[in-house]
Amino acid sequence: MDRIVDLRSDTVTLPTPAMRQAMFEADLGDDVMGEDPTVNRLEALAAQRLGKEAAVFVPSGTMANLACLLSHCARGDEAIMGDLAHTFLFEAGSSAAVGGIHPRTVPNQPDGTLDLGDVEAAIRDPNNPHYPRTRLICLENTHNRCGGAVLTPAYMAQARAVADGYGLAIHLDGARIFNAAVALGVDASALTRDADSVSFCLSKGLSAPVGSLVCGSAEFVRQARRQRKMLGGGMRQAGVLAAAGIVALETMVERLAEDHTNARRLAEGLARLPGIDLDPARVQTNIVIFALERDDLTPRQLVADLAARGVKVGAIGGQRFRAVTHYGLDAADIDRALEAFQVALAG
Ligand code: TLP
Repeated sequence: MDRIVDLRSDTVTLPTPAMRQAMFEADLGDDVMGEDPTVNRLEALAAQRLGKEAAVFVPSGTMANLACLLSHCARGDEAIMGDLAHTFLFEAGSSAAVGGIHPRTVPNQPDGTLDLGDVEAAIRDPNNPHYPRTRLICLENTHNRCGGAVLTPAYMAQARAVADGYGLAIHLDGARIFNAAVALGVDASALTRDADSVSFCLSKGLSAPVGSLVCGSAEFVRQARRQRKMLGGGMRQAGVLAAAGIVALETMVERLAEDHTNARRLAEGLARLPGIDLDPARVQTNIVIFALERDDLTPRQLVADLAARGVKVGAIGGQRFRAVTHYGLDAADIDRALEAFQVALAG
C-alpha cells in the first residue's frame, strides 16, 4: 500500500528533524526545582507570544485545562462551558471528578461561540444558598467539535464584558489558538487578551511530540504550577520536550496556513461527492466535519473501507466524521484521500 494519509487528528504529527536535533542538544536541569533552562526558555516564550506575564509547561492539553479549572474554582463552584466543549465532552469528566467543579453547559453555536445571553442567563444568584457559585466561563478557540471554528477578538471582548459584570474569570482552551491566529491574520495575543487563563498545545498542528502550556498572570501561574504538581505533572528534566516546543513556536506557526489550505481543498472535494453533507464555507482552519447521507453504508463501514485504501478518518458519532489536516500531509495526499472517498462511496 502507498503511504497512509492519516486524517484522524493533528495529534498524530511527528517531530521535525530540527526538533529532534534540539531535543538531543537541550540544556537540562530539574524543572520541579525551576532549574531546567530549556523549560524556562519555553515558558518565557509562550507567555510572551500570548501576551501574558507567565506560563507553565504541562504534559497535555487535558492537564493544562484541568490545572486552570482547579486554579479558578473550588469544590462546588460552577464553570459555564459549551455543550460541545472539549473540557465537557472529552476530558474524562476531570473537572468534576478531580475538582468537584460543577459544569454548567449552554449550547455551542455552530460558529463555536456561546450566545452571551445564554451565558448571562446561566449565571447564578450568589446570594441564594441553593445554588453553586458561578466562578468561570470556559471558551474554546479554535473550537474542535464546531469544525475548527474561530472565535474573534471582538467576541472575546464581549465575553469579557459579561464576565466583568458578574466578577467571573474566563478560561480559554486555546489548544489550537495559533490556528485561529493564522486564520484571522492577527497576533495570538489579540485572542487571549480578554482571557484570564489560556491553555495551548504544542503537540497538535505545531508538531512537537508532547506538551502544552498554561499562560496567565504571575499569580495565576503560581497556582497552576501547584495544581500541576498535585496532578503528577512535575516532570524534572523536561527540557528534552520543551526544546521541541521552542522549535514549534519559533518555526511552525506560520506553516499552519498550509493545513488550512489543505482542509479547504479536502472540504471542497468532499462536498462534490454524492452522499456527503458538507458546507466548505464553514471550514476556517484545519478541521473538516461532515456527514454521510446514505442508508446503505454505515460510518463504521466507510471508515473501514477508507482504512483499507490507506486513508484514516474518525467517525465522531451519528453519521458524522472528522478529518484533520496537519504537518506531513500535502495537497497530493489530500487528492489521494479524495480518490479513496470517491471509490469507497461508489462501491
Ligand atoms: N483533542 C484531541 C482528542 O481529545 C479529541 C483531538 O484529536 O482533537 N482541548 C482541545 C480543544 C482539544 O482538541 C484537545 C485534544 C485537548 C484540549 C486535550 O489535549 P491532550 O490530548 O493533549 O490532552
